Amino acid sequence: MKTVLVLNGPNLNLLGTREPQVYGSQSLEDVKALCQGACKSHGFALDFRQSNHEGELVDWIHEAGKSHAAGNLAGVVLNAGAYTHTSVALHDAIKGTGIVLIELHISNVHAREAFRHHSFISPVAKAVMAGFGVKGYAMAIAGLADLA
Ligand code: CA2
Repeated sequence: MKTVLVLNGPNLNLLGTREPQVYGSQSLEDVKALCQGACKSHGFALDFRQSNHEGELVDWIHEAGKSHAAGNLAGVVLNAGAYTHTSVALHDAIKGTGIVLIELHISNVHAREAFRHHSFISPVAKAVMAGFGVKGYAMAIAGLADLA
């Protein structure tokens, strides 16, 4: 059984506690349960993580590259949070790994402030999703199943 790695970046541990008009009222634990259900439906194992630290996310992408090379990874769903708009390090880590990576945003970043319109992740992603709320996570996992 292949694994889907769901990575969440900075501040996403706060999901459900602030800005519910933007991010909804579900917690990150709720999102994990949603992902677990989606993975079960599509015959994937789930590895779900969150970090507030850029380097840790980079390390996890390296790990995903090794798992991909070993044939154990279906793909990565990455909500890099604000690092989406700043991180050359994440761009470089993803590039060349060969991993199928879906860039995901809960909110429609293009309908928000101009600084959220640029992504360092999009050029190295297979697909980009934004604005479906937390349900986007389950949709991204379904998308990985379709690509497999
Ligand atoms: O829409 C998304 O998923 C974002 O990736 C979320 C990031 C933001 O910087 C991106 O532009 C778009 C922010 C995540 C912060 O999450 C919070 C959730 C609840 C309360 C406070 C922060």
